[in-house]
Amino acid sequence: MKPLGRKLILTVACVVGICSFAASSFATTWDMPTPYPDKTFHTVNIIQFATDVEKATGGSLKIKIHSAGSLFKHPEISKAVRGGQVPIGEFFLSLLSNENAAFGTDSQPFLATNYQEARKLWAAQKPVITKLLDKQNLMPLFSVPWPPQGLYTKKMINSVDDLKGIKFRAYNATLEKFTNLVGAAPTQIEVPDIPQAFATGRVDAMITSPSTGANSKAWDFITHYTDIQAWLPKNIVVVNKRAFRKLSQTEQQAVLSAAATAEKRGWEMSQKETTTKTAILKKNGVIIVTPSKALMDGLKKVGGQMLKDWKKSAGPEGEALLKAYRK
Ligand code: PCA
Repeated sequence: MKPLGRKLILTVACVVGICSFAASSFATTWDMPTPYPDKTFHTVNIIQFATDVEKATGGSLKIKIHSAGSLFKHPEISKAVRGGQVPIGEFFLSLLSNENAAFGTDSQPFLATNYQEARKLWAAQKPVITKLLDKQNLMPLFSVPWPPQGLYTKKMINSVDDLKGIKFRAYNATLEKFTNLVGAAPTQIEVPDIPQAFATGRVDAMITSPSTGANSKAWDFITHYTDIQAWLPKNIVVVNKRAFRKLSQTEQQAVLSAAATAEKRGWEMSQKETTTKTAILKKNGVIIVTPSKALMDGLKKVGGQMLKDWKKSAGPEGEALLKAYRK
């Protein structure tokens, strides 16, 4: 029903004294699939976003969060929002890099390796991917980075050679390629399945944030965390534009304003998370290693090769993006 019609009925209902009943039955509820568990800071941020929207709309728009891939599996979430099966959803932005290289910019090894660079990269990337998403009837609401990605292993890693042959967990095509190029053997595994994958010997190492490492209790299955700060990949929350247009002006405004707040809050949470979760790894006995020069030189060499390939696949659009980033 159109928002105007909904309001008219609501007003009439209120006049005849069944206001609260009518308000609850005409409230819109948006189901929102997200890929990561409830305690992940991204999910905590999204829960706050939903609370803010509900408050600002006086309860006329509710967002019901289905975390940890419980409504749609992670690789299905973007398609579900695109197809209108759900109005809103969160996913790992670089999962779309097979559609256009611009989506994968934030996962390029050693391109943006701290929060300041990540902010600059997002500023350069946002207009490009907004256009691409628009063609899919999607609109970005906010995007938040994971802490810098580090290396989790069962032994000390002194150089790229030490990675050869290790079974590695991967979470996107870029990491899969990186892992292959350093001579390791990648397998795609979602976050909720990490402990099981290590326990059953499917993988023996991974590259991820201190956040995901600590949340997965990495000390149960690895001994060393090497702080290589390789990249800061982002999650993104997108809305289906048709669903957004069905909202009243007030509701649309509430969503946009809560989204802007969530983006700001999320970046701050992410930065704090880097310190607190690295400390938790240490407290639980993980050896925190500052990488050797030899290891970093070797990894960066692979990163340089990957960026060359990325430029080829990203074409003039990608070149413009990189230029804007490096300005
Ligand atoms: N955690 C997610 C994405 C990047 C990160 O830090 C993962 O490991 O899949």
